[in-house]
Amino acid sequence: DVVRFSAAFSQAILGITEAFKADPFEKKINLGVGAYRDDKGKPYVLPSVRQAEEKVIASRLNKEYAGITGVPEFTKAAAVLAYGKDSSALDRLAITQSISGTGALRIGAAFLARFFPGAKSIYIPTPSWANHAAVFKDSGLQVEKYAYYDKDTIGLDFQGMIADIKNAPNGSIFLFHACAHNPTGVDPTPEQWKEIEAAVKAKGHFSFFDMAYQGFASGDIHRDAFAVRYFVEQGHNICLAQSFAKNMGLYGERIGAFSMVCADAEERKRVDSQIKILVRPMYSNPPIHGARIAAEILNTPALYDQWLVEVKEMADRIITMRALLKENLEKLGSKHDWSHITSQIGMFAYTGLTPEQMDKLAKEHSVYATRDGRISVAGITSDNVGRLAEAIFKVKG
Ligand code: PLP
Ligand code: TYF
Repeated sequence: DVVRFSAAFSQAILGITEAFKADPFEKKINLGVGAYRDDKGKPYVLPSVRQAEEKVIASRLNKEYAGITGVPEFTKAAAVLAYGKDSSALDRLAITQSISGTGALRIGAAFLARFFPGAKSIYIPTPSWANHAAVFKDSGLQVEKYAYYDKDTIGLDFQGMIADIKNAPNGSIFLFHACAHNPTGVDPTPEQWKEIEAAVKAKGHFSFFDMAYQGFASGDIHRDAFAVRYFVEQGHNICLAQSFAKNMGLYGERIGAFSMVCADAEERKRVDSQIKILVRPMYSNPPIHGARIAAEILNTPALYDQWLVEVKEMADRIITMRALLKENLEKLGSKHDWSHITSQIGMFAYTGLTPEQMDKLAKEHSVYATRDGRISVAGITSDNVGRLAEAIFKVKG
């Protein structure tokens, strides 16, 4: 079932890294885990992050605990980043710092399991990030699936998705990937989001957005926040998990936020108080270092502008690698339609390769990725894209 699958996925990810490390071949390629690499294949620390960190260290702050909901300068700025500076949500938003995106999902799920009226199922896309099912089940929610990916078109099963939204019991909870869907790289268009919103509203469903890749998908933080902001504009009191792992490259700093749009300031007070009651016995209060770095970037105009450029550079490098991979496959004479490689967005591409073909890629070509055919485009470089295309061509034609 979903939990076993998710455990298998985490093991698979670790297994891939192990197998990759053990492979002596010099030109081996790791496209398993979703972490950005520069064009030399190296982990990347953003220059804006380095500068912010130096400022934080130079200011010689103490190491006292943050409050339960974290560093206020960080959470205030994170809210503006997600919802927009003029959003009606800002003065009725309950927000807490979280242990990155995963921790935000966990707080939200625990909150819904405790307070959401009714059946307490959450609907997630098929497929979804494998940890979703595990987080939600461990928080006491039942996990249901809605149609999302169409393997025949290697695109969105839009009709199936709308049908499942309509067929779910009124007032259900739906989890949406705000942008850069993991693992498929397939996102609804703005027009499709509008239809999704209408269907969600007609059924009185509650929306939980997971935004792990703001800025990382299109290179534009506003464009990537379209769905979140549109739902709020249309009157949905959504909740949201934010991560700064990808867009600031702060993976191991574990910095994120969970927020809930409330009816008014009075409700916000009550939600805030319940969030504190939930967080206290989980981890008391969150780590401060990453929050200080992110706050420094978000609240210093020059650093913020620099960061926007750097996020766009990462997104653009990924978009360039998609184009190069497709071009190389076509040059080799592949007769398959590879247009999904460039129409998909974000860190991952769903190649459509079978598990057996993925095994062959690993065994015969030292190209490592998950067996579902997902490749982390962030692991492709100018140097390895040619050999990668040859390997895929040899395996699939
Ligand atoms: N949600 C999705 C869709 C993800 O892909 C990820 C990880 O990459 C996360 C949440 C959470 O990641 P983290 O806990 O590192 O922020
Ligand atoms: O999907 C990925 O590869 C990233 C990284 O348990 C990740 O989201 C993978 C597995 C996991 C935690 C993070």
